[in-house]
Amino acid sequence: MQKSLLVFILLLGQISGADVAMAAANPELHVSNAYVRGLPPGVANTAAYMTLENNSDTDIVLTGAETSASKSASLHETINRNGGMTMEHVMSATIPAKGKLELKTGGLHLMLMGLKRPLGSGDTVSLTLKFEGGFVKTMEVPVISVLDE
Ligand SMILES: [Cu+2]
Repeated sequence: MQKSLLVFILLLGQISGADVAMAAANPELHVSNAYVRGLPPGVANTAAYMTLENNSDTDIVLTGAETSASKSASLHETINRNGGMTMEHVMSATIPAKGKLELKTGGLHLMLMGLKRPLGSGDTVSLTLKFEGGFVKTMEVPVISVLDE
């Protein structure tokens, strides 16, 4: 075999190997029931909710999110403190191996702060979830407006 051909084949192997690692948009992670809550015009912040399912044997750690729909997106937890409900920024949330994590009202959620446009039913929001280890998952999430609930 010619040396250049061998090098080419080796390179191909490396490239496809790297692709697999990068596209490690983690096939073991499944997202379902994702939606962004649409709120009346003039409300600056809202939240995204979803169920994250980890079918792998190792924990997956969600560290945050990004979206073009708002100035920032971060992981929040609603907690009951001294009889009052309050929200706190949390640095990460674990989707346990072979387990689930629910982002839901009254619990963990993705807070979208500083909406750039009002969101109504029928809209979609491009949302990128960020995970420990550098992998991301981008998806189009439908808006469900409270005005239509
Ligand atoms: Cu919040």
